[in-house]
Amino acid sequence: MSPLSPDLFPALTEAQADPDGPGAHRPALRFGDRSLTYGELAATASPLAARVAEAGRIAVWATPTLETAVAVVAALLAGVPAVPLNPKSGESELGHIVSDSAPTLVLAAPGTQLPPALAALERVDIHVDADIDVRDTGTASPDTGTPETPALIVYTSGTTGPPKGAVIPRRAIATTLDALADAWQWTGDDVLVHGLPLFHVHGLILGILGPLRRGGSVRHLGRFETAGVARELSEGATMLFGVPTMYHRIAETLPDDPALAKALARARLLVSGSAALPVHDHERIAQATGRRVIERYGMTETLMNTSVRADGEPRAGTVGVPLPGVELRLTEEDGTTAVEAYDGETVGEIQVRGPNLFTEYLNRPEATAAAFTEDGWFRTGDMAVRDPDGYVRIVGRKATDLIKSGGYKIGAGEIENALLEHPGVREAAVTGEPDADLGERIVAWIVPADPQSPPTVDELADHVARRLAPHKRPRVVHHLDALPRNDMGKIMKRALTHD
Ligand code: MCA
Ligand code: AMP
Repeated sequence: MSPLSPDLFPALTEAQADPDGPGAHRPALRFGDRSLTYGELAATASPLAARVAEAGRIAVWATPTLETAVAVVAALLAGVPAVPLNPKSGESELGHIVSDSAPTLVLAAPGTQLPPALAALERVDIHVDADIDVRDTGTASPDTGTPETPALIVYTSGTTGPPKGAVIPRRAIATTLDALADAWQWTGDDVLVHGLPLFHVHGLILGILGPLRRGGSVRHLGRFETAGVARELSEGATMLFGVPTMYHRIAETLPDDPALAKALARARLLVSGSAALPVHDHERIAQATGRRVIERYGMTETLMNTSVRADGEPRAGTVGVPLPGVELRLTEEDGTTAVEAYDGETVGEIQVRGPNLFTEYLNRPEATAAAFTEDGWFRTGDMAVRDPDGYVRIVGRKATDLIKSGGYKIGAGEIENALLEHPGVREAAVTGEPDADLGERIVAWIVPADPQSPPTVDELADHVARRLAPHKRPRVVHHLDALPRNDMGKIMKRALTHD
């Protein structure tokens, strides 16, 4: 099958064409005790696709539920771009995403209370009936988009300003999922388990659309818990996807949980991504289970770039080799001279090119242009070295103002702006500091408006969570008399350390 095939989900097409055939009875999606076969998914998503086919863009209230998966599949079948919304987004973040992406309607599970920022949009309920007639696939035409049709617009934070919408075409989704199938020997026989959120690339594209493209199935945990991982892996699931925080929690639990160790030992593939998995956690999991977690490296704008291959050597601390179709180079400080060394030492910025890349940042031509070199390489901002056999090791990030916490990318500038809107804050600077569980935790350094009664950490955390999102809240707050600044008045973040 060509990676550019407009048919993103052949198993779904087959089920729709032959509702009585064996393919239609295969399990596709399971969330808790609710599930859909391919036939049922086709019968549920097709009428919804027909209903939304004339929409410009569709917002999806992306709770970790069956409804979200159905809504995104329906949008893809209709060839209408979907904007997944974090249901925990605060008012200012949500307001920005809605005004920037200008959806014409919002899809949500029946009974969901939507916030005022979505009040002006037409609402369409996502109906997933317990009793589905698999022959009733409505009037929807089959999957009609072209390879370049925008499939998803995923909002991602930068160093400053509000999040930008990365426009991801169908071509990139198909390419990345097929490259991962090659690297991981991922087939329709695989059963994936995960508990990732469904408004980012990891949980939605890899975790939901991945199994559907293969004709396999996914069991979503609703929320991540080690007990759910143990249960599903001992009841037939073959693969686990997670962010390092999840593997860290698994590593912490393993010494007291032999059932979890046994379940992980049975898995075909344990995959970590979205941030670096510390070698210590790799080793603890390997020791307790005899299994090695493999890492893959990606980005919202590029989807997946590299991975340790299922048939390759799993090496802790590396993200493996470029995926099929992905060109990857390291560049020197100037951003254009390629580093030729494969010596495990010479550091350069990772730049990538290939059919896995996004099209543009929505409404942001300057930001899009700045993200690419003149000859079309995307600047990831990630710094890495290459081992002699081509394995890539990420050693850091160019921008210190980007924080990765719990696998979420968070821009320091966005939080600083939110903090400055609090009446008790005169000046604010935000940094990330190492955290065993989250990778990095958000630290706010503030000059209080009134030094006699500075705002508390809980007050500022609530303020940021209400405005932006709970995962962007500061976990630690330091009060200062003044922020350290250089002669130009610029805040010197490197001087922000506590003793
Ligand atoms: C706490 N909570 C609050 C507040 N304090 N809510 C409102 N206001 C407050 N002040 C709530 C939180 O919302 C959460 O609610 C609960 O308390 C616990 O919060 P927390 O400790 O922060 O988080 P956690 O639940 O322990 O989450 C850890 C996690 C999560 C599960 C690992 O960080 C996570 O799901 N990370 C995945 C990130 C991800 O998918 N990244 C992919 C993007 P509640 O319990 O109700 O939730 S990167 C990507 O896509 C690229 C392409 C790639 O390479 O993958
Ligand atoms: P996002 O913009 O949220 O999609 O996050 C993309 C960023 O996550 C990349 O630019 C990397 O910094 C980081 N990342 C993703 N996977 C890995 C990994 N396996 N190891 C280290 N960093 C990673």
